[in-house]
Amino acid sequence: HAADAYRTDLMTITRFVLNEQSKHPESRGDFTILLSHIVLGCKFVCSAVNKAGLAKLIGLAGETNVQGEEQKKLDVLSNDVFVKALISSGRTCILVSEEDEEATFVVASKRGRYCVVFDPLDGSSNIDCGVSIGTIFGIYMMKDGDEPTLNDVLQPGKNMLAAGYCMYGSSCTFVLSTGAGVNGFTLDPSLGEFILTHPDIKIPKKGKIYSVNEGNAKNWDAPTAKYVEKCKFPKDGSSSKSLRYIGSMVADVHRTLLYGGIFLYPADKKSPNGKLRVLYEVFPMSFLMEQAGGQAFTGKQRALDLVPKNIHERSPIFLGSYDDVEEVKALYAAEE
Ligand code: AHM
Ligand code: MG
Repeated sequence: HAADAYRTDLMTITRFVLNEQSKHPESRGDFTILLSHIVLGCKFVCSAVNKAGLAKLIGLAGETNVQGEEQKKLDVLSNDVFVKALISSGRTCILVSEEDEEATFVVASKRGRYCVVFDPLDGSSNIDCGVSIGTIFGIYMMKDGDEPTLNDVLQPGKNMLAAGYCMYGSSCTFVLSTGAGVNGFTLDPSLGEFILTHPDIKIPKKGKIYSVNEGNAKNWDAPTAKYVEKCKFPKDGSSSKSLRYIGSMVADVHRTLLYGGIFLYPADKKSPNGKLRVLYEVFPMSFLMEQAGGQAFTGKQRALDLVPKNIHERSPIFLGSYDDVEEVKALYAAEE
């Protein structure tokens, strides 16, 4: 049937979240509005990223354009768009962005009760060569009290109400959890809408891929070194794992979520806390992994139990399939 080529019942992300939030009628409108502003930011970044290859035609970042204005770098531009979209939603009180040293406190007249932590464009080293990059975000509810303070964002990851990312890859994919599983949406460019394409994502219990920057191996601690050695030279008769590493956390985590396996950015002698940031990289991805049936571990504890002391804090992270992370946990436990 020719008609079968078209789905006629489109589950947009807004419709999906409205349905999901119907269990919490008190927050339904506010959360949906907040999310729609995040989605708008992602659509903007998607369109900007798609044009980035044309930089030579439309003016390179850092150069001045025909009007004599400085072109903003893509990551700075993305940050500006997200900050403005989030403030104008009228639903936020504190914003923490990777791009801004200080947290942004929203003026009282535009204030709501949500706190949003985000990395507007992660994987910056991949921008100029057209490799997948992404936006990562997490959402907290302000604690009790009238005036927002930094303590409202320095909450453990398990207190997040929602987390997600948008990947600007061969298609634009938005992955979201509001604490009841994980769902993936793909941007239909002709509609300008994210449509549910990956309902209820579950990560395979065990995977065949490991993902790490092996260039840092000489500085790893013993459990990390042992684990990666096991991936390559398993002693239990199982087959060795494949290595995939893009160097864009969103892309590496997205593949891990769909195909299974493990992603690690461990501590090393030069960076005892690893590289990735707790609030807007480690927490959102750990939240999604747990919601998809996987695990996220810091080398010491469940990642979502961490309580950050400052907004740009870093932590080592091992996340992915349940059984694979379980092996890492055993190696760290044996070390003690
Ligand atoms: P960025 O915020 O400067 O883009 O750095 C974060 C990125 C992650 O996307 C990725 O997982 C990691 O850095 C890769 O780091 P490395 O190049 O050290 O392997
Ligand atoms: Mg980043």
